[in-house]
Amino acid sequence: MPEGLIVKALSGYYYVQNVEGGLPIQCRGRGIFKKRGESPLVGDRVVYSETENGEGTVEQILPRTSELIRPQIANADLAILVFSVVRPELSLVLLDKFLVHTEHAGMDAIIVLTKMDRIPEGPEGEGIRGAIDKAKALYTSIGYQVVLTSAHQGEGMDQLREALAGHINMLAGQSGVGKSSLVNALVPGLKLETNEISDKLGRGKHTTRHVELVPIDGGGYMADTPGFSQLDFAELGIDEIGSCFREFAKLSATCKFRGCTHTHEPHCAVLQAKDQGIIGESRYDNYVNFMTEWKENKRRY
Ligand SMILES: Nc1nc2c(ncn2[C@@H]2O[C@H](COP(=O)(O)OP(=O)(O)OP(=O)(O)O)[C@@H](O)[C@H]2O)c(=O)[nH]1
Ligand SMILES: [Mg+2]
Ligand SMILES: [Zn+2]
Repeated sequence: MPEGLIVKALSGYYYVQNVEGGLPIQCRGRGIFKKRGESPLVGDRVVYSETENGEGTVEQILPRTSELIRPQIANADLAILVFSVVRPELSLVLLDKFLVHTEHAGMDAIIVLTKMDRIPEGPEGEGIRGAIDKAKALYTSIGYQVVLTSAHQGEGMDQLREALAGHINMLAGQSGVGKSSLVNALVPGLKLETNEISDKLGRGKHTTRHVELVPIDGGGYMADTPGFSQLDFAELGIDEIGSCFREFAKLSATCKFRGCTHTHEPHCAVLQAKDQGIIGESRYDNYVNFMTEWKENKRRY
């Protein structure tokens, strides 16, 4: 039986791209998946059979290398965390949240800042540029690649293309930051739907409604996804927040106590590094806030 990749899932159908090319085939899932509580996901490699009407049936889901609930995708190996520098403005809290999520899933991540062309002239713009430079230096020092882009003017697109080639890339970010615009800019001829930011709310309009894999130059795929900004660690089963902060994880081996929470313990390597300015202040503050939030939410599960 042929093998393929689910590139889209919509209204009970899975669109399976044969490994050898051609147009995706519209498939139903086998009834047994439902009974077993399994559900094929975009990104799944599957075995399928073809029926007489040109449609098909997903017969078997091949083993996954990764699986995310939000956005729902299997086998993605690189997360592209997308933030706009204006409208909506850059939020390091949300960025650190997304990073906890991807680190927990064992995925590598790169950070893409969009709408560089929209930074205004004058003092306000200088403030924004200053914050971008600081964020870029901070996250680069932790080991994340940071790419500054403009989907409208092409800035950063070559660098991004190089980083994406050969991977199954998953875009993640708030509604309206420009995820679909990035995919359109990277893939010639593609016209995914995009939408103006709501003037009233200053937020996106949740234009993209489903996850879809688009083939990219140099091999690999890029998954456009619906925007989201809520991540509840307790709900997602994440309970090792400290190990999801890369620079903390390295240091914590030398904390005096095993299971150190890096908040009040004596001889804590993370606290020492924070006092010496080796760990970014915003990173540490976000860590403490996430831990508090997590404790509160955990009671509900
Ligand atoms: N000036 C400027 N505007 C951009 C850029 N990228 C995206 N935009 C605009 O930002 C708005 C939102 O872009 P989308 O691509 O729809 O955002 P999205 O992240 O896909 O949003 P959802 O699908 O709702 O999650 C649109 O009006 C885009 O034209 C950019 O690089 N520069
Ligand atoms: Mg979109
Ligand atoms: Zn510690």
